[in-house]
Amino acid sequence: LPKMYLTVFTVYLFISVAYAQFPRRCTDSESLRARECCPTFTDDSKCGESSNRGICSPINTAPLDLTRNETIQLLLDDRAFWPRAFYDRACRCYGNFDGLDCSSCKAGYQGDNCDVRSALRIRRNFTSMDKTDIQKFVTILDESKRVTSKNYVILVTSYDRILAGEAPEFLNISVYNLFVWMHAYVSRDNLVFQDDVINSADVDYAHEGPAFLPWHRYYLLKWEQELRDVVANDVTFTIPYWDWRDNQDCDVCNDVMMGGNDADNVTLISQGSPISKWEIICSKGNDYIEGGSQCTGASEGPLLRSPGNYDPTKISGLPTSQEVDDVIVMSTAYDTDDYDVAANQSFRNLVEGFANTTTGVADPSKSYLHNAVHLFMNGTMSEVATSANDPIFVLHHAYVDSLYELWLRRRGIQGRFDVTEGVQLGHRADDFMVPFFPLVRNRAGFATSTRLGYVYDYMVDDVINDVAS
Ligand SMILES: [Cu+2]
Repeated sequence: LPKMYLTVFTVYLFISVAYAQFPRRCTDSESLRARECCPTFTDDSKCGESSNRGICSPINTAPLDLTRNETIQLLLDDRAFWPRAFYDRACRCYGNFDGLDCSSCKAGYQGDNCDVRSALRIRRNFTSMDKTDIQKFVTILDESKRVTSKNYVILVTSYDRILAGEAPEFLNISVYNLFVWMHAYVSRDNLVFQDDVINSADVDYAHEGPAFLPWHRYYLLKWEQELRDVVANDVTFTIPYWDWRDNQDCDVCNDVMMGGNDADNVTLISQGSPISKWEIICSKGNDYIEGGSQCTGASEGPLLRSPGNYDPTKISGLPTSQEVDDVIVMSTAYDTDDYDVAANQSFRNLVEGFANTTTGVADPSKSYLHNAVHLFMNGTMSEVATSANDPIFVLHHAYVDSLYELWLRRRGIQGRFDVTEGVQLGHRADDFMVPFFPLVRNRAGFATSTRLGYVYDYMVDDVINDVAS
């Protein structure tokens, strides 16, 4: 049973597969043997130490919190205590330096010393952009489906095999599919081999907990950055957002934008859109596993989408502006005990879509806001593992990120989330986000967008205050 954007609890048995995105520069046998990801800067020193940019240092991961039902099983999860399953040392960059080897700047900064604020990039409303810009964006996405990632490769060897002494194998992947894979990797179940029995644990390092919003914020930032640097070659490039409020149907589902529906088959994209030629990856969940194979990023058929063909017992169409307004105003706490899908009066759980937008109470029988938009598309978008295959994912999550931004601005410093006790592994403020390189902690995702160098067009007027504060 694939994990849908619903609260479904399942326990089932299968064989392990692991995959992760890895920086190409740290996948040589020497780095892996040394368990070190400290590439040399142009000054020939690791992490640019000679130029005072950073230092190769032990990776400090927060210890296990035993108050939350966490067992030894997590120690057999390659994502637990990211990235300690693979590396013990990595570059720790000083100040605003960033990047694998500390050669670049943190988001929002530029200059030789990374001490100059970069001009804010504006994320725009997709349906308000002119036709040329819309087509340009679709073309960039389409190209990213073919361009091989320079910076990252994927690991296709399962963790149990690595633990058994097998050398990990890495493969190239396209820029677009890299991000599909990362999303599947972070959300997949954990697989544990015990006494010839394979147990699956329903864990997720980016959903159903406090990391949801900061994780997706950084994920989109990295995705936007790869599209900008590798495909668009345009320093002002940004991803647009889709404001789905009060939509009766999918107004981005036409051949100029994200593709209309095929006239002969309602589950397919219209052949008038290049997206109809896209093949999805990582869609087979347990099938690979049961066959002893694994997701290698191989093509697995067309993208499926049938907007509006949703289950009316789960959602009632696309979310309304009333729901959005209510949720921003209602929730004073970022997240609440138990910090998962059962959290009541939690902004994160409300915006993620596991809680009733009128009462704030967790409701496992229905889906709201973020989750409702996924289910509305009824197809590739509706399962967590495959959702990022549909480019509507990017537009949708940019809008969700803008709602997070609205709330953060409203709450100010109180919006930051510092609770560690009782929070799932990977979701605590000091946990590194899985599976990002360079390393970044969830904490960093509570910065306002302005500080990360971008702003949404409908908030531009508030920017001056934020930068000054
Ligand atoms: Cu997600």
